[in-house]
Amino acid sequence: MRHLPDLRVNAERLHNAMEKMADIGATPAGGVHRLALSAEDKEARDLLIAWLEDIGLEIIVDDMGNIFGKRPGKNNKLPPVLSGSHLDSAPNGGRFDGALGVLGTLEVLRTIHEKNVETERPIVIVNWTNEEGCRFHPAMAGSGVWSDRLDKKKIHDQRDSQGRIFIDELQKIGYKGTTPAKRFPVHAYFECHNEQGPVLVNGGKVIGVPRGIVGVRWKKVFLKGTANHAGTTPMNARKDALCAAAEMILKVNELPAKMGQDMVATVGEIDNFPNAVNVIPESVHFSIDLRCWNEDLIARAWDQLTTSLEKTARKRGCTFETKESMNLSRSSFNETLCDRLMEISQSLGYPALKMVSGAGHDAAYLAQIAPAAMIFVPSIGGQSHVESENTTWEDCEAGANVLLHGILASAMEK
Ligand code: HGY
Ligand code: MN
Ligand code: MN
Repeated sequence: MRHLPDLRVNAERLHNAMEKMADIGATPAGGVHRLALSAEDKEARDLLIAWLEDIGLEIIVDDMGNIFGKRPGKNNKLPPVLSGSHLDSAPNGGRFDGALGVLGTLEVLRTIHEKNVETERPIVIVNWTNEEGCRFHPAMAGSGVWSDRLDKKKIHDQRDSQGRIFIDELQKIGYKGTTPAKRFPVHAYFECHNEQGPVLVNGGKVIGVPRGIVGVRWKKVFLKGTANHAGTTPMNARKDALCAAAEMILKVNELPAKMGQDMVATVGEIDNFPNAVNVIPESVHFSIDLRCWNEDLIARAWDQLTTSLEKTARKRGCTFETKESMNLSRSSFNETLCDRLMEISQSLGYPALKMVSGAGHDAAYLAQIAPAAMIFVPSIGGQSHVESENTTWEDCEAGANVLLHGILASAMEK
């Protein structure tokens, strides 16, 4: 590390900020329920903005609700170093997912603010809107629109499961900014995040530096059968949408074993109509989440799956339609930044390893338009997107220290 090698974050202040943020949308078993554009998301945003104002940052909110806080450098004509993540959570999710990246960057800015560090370049902190994509598909919508990879109008028109519209909900929480969500040149992007898997904790490592993020495909399946009386309709005269879905869901689950490599496939969402004990199900919607480092394999897997699902639908007399709701190509991070983060980890005495991220992150879109890199810290038990998600405060401190020196090194570059 070339700059201020003895500089460290204030671990206690980071811990307090994380605890305060985790109070917003807190769930009984220690998680958070803070869906995008909810009242809890608004509360979290308001708290973040108050903290950013405390250290004199210039605040910008764009028309996707992305929040930016800018700290000037010596030369503000130079593209900034950008760092952050997201404050929205999965339903009954974890309190580290996303929050660590936003509050870790806040702690970095607080540290360099109180030490009066002057950097060559400006530093910008960001909170991206709707990273999770659980309420409004797709995931990483705020960063995807900002990076010019997703269509803003399409995202603004998205509806949640109750039919509420994204842009109305954004307006309602008061975060539809006037600045158009539009990328600006970025010198380097960093994101600190819990690993959300078992690799670091199983390997006894403190820091993970992913070389990239797997490709992610989300599809919605719509099945239409025929509703009828559960008591009077003979079994051979039924077009039961839920039985068709059940057969299909198992085919999704069996796919990765057939395709091999690191493929994973999940059906997480399902709606059944009319969902009544004595009515044969008329229509079912369910989601498919398919991920793999090998993009060709995903494409082949999807083709095979579609053929087999169509066959099942025909056999059960149901119509079958699919709608793609996310198509995130595999993203590779900047090798120079990754190597530098490994060196910084080593010089700080944190055992580190390079890996691949199975979880999607806003960094996936940033990597398509700027040099980007991530810093992972261990997830106890490899758990995430659950209330019991946990990381030790020492590991949060380690991640924030690596983030501090990663940001400093880039922000000092002329
Ligand atoms: O789906 C994901 O991997 C991320 O948590 N949004
Ligand atoms: Mn996340
Ligand atoms: Mn997540």
